[in-house]
Amino acid sequence: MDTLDIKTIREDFPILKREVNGKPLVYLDNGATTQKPKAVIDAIINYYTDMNSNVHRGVHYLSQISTDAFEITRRKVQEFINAKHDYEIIITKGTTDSINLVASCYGQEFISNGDEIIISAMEHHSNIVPWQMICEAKGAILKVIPMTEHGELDMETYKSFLNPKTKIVAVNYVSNALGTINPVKEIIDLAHAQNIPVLIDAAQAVQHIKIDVQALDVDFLVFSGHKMYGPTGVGVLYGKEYWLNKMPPYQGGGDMIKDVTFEKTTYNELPFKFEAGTPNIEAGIALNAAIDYINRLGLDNIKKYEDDLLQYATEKLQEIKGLRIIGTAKEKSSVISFVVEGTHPYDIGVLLDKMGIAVRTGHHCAQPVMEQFHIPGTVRASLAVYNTKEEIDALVAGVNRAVAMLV
Ligand code: 7TS
Repeated sequence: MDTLDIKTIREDFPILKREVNGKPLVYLDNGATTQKPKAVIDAIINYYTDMNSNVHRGVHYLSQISTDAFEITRRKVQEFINAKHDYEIIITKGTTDSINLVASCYGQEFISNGDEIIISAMEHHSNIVPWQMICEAKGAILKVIPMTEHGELDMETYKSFLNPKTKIVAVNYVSNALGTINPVKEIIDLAHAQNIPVLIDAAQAVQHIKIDVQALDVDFLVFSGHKMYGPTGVGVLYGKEYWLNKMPPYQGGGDMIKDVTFEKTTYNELPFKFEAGTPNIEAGIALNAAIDYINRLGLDNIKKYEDDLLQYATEKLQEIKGLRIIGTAKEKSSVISFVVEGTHPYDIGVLLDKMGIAVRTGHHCAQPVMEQFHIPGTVRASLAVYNTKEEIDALVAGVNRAVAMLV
């Protein structure tokens, strides 16, 4: 497929046909979660209709086919991000779960009093708080890479932060609040020059940009199924075998053990060491369908289409009097955050909703970003492959109407 047929793509997403408040739905809250194509919905229905059974433990037929389907997803994820081994793919509940796992297990083993952890000024709370928690537990220090008024990381300060006390760097690939695409390869190479591992939060990247973990040489990469046309309750932690083997388990329970006695328990091998308990099986299985869907469209095509839409939306929104875009980095992906003089983002969001237009308003779980720009929050339109220029026109008309009512 060279160019995308958006009309046909929209047909794949049943929810896009519905109305909200008597108006056709214009769904521009894809950064929070994307809608699901029929293939993903069918995979969930099919799982319960045809194969429901627990995984990794049954000798019986249904357990074998559900285990096979679950493990196919692991290999599909491996291929999708070009991991070297399938056992480097840990199936988690989502990005938040994956980051907490790394902060806790890596932190337990490798972080001690006086050590430093580097994050950035544009992280989602889920890539701030777990690190703060391990800092508190271990007496470590959190260093925050500042950003410019355009929402770009200050790489000189980052370089100056790196030192023998730095134990890990954790930054996002794409900012959910600003849309900035960060120079992750450079961030990783600089850290590796001093033997420091790097975690990349790809929650807002993996559905827009082709990722190759071996080319990036990233140590940990995390993302959520539900932001990439897949189900909620499932996500991924990619970790290099080297680090995963050195880290203690996260949670104890079934599946993560080899042998249990009351005297001593030995842990299972990768990836199961980090997958205690019954997973979200239907979501794990349906994630396969989401990746197939993305692969069928092609991430290069998706990126090209979304970049064009982002540029169109940026130009059109900028024509609105008093509107200021928050996040004007040179490299951006799929997110436009804005404020309009004399209005509160929440009021604009409520009025847009009355017109059937779904955006997110507020701090987007990135309060420090809002603090830096001295604003209470933004209105955020975040794009997916099924959005259209007509929907952007509806957003622009909606914002104009809302502003006319509010100012
Ligand atoms: N990291 C980034 C960059 C995110 O955008 C989000 C969620 C998370 C981590 C957490 O993902 P979860 O799936 O574990 O919740 N971002 C958003 C958002 O922008 N609006 O709602 C959730």
